[in-house]
Amino acid sequence: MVRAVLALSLVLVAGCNDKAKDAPKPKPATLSTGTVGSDGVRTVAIEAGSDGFVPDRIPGKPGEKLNLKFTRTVEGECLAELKTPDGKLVALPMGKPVDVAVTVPANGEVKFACGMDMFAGVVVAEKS
Ligand SMILES: [Cu+2]
Repeated sequence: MVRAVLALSLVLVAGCNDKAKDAPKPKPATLSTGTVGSDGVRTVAIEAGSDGFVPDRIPGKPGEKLNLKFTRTVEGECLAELKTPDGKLVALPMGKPVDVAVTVPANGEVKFACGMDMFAGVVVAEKS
């Protein structure tokens, strides 16, 4: 990931890729993204918009409880439904945050997606 960011900034410095300048890659979430409540649950806000899910990679400590707060910001059917990591379909009304509880797996990752599996994101187990 660091290497990719370096490569991107080299392209920007060289000034030969205006598109990359116009559409910077969304920052991925980090282990410290979000806010931890008194119950120990960390809330991470995720936008469901024209770029899909932002962020689309949410690292966490194995077993950590997360509350993913999805907000849809784009019209259209694509992101009107969310497939949660446990396979449930949840409606994502426009502009109304929807909370989805997820426990970070012991290892590997769990996936969430739009109802049609076109956009997807992952919750990834990482060591702190
Ligand atoms: Cu879709």
